[in-house]
Amino acid sequence: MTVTDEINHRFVPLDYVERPPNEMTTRAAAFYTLMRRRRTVRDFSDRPIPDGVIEHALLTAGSAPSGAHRQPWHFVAVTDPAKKAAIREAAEKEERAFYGKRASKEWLEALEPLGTDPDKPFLTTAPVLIAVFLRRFTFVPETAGEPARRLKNYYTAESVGIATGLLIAALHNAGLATLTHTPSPMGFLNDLLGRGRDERAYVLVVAGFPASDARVPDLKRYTLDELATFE
Ligand code: IYR
Repeated sequence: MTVTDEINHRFVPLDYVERPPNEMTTRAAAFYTLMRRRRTVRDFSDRPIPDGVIEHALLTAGSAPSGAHRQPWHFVAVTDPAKKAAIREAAEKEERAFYGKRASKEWLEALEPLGTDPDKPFLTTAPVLIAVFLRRFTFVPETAGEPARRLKNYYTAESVGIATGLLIAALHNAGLATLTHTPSPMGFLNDLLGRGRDERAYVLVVAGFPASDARVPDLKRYTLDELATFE
């Protein structure tokens, strides 16, 4: 039996918790009430994050479904001030090029309500930056019977997107503010964090307490009728 056979070919009973219908309804509404308060925050405090919060949020992210269960993600939690400063410097360099020449007029207009610009002070203020990497391949080490192999991963963008969503939900549930930051291009994260070029820097999740005077744009979300249809 190969390593991947072992992952995929063993079945165990489902650990399922059945809940009474009224409790299901209450929990669904309570979760929405929690999640609707999540906002993307750009003004962070430097207050430290309590022990275990980031670790449990990362484990939650790792519970995401993934194509062929290849778990095509890797998270680098950066708290070292020198590394955060290096990331800020590189990100602001890309952002200056983005806002100065790369972005189309239409794109800049779309960003106007958010009030974003090339300055990214949150990259050094916030206590942690979680760099999310997408892994295109799984490396299976050599075993007694078989040579080392490189397996292709599947539905990597979908899988890593779901994992990032769970990460953001877990951080919000714990009481932290987050920002999904996408400096573009993000290749500098591979270099600064020592990740090989076979991995793709996917997003940078900034997390921490919001600054006491944090403000957010007054955005409206779609109503249920606008976001869904029932057939
Ligand atoms: N990455 C840039 C620009 C930016 C793009 C989108 I789409 C946003 O929703 C927000 C910002 C920046 O971080 O400023």
